[in-house]
Amino acid sequence: MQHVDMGLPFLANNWLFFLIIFTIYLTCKFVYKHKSLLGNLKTYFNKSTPLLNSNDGDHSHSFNSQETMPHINYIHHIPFLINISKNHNYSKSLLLETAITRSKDYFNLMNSRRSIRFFSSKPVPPLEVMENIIKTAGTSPSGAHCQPWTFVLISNPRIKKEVRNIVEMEEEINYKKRMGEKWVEDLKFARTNWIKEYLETAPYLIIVFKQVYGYQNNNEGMVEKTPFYYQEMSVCIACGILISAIHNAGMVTLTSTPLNSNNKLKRLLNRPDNEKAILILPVGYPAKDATVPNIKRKKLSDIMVHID
Ligand code: IYR
Repeated sequence: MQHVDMGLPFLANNWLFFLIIFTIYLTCKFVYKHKSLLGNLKTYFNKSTPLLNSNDGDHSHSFNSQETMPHINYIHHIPFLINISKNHNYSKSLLLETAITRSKDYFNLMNSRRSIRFFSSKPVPPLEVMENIIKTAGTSPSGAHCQPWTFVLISNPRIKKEVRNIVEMEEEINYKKRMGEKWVEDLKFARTNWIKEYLETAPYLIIVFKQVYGYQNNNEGMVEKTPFYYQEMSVCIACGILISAIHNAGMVTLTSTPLNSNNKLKRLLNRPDNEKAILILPVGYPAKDATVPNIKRKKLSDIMVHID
């Protein structure tokens, strides 16, 4: 009892002191928790602060936190609500019959996809369709949600011609020297070589770049590098989704692999230091007389192992 009697007057006499200590404690806690948010606010209000480190090349715009700091820790988690299509909510799609029908239909759709090397230059798919398929590729999962991809869409005939020149020049060396006899022999069935007319006849080229690292604003308002995770895997998954979106929209493509063309393509397309070209997808409609090799796909039993 004596202890309580002593304690209460002490608190009552020093309440202001305790209030100040408590306020300082709360402020420190808030600042620590929201340091990145405060950094961004500072950058926002202090637009005259230089945004570039001198050796970082030309990245002369600022970045918002969603764009460049995917691993910020104050993102809310919300209930998972999905609506696959107007007549199909998620719970319905789980019904056995629906799932079987939809999975079969999707298999049949994707099984009709072929790599096409002969394009019609007309008709040209509407730009809106191209934007929709690239938006679809952007729904891909990625390491720590870094979204480490850039899809460069080219419809300008002069730029397509320059891409063709670059790729053909490198591919001639690839086929004649770099790839080796076995590789060239293994590709004979596809009747492909270093001449790539489709890079000009296809109405669109999508050049897919992976971002090896990202850029973000630090608390001083300077742009600094930030690591990206599983970039190659993330971009490859996005390419798969892109190819299925192209096919779903009734267009055709092929996966053209620009071995050794990266530097020249980057220079031509003015891409930043952190990007690397990994795939060229010519996109359009097939030529009337387009042909494909008569190949067969592996059976389910050859590609699936079920461990029950
Ligand atoms: N990069 C070359 C060669 C090539 C390689 C593979 I593996 C293919 O499946 C097809 C082609 C090209 O794009 O022609």
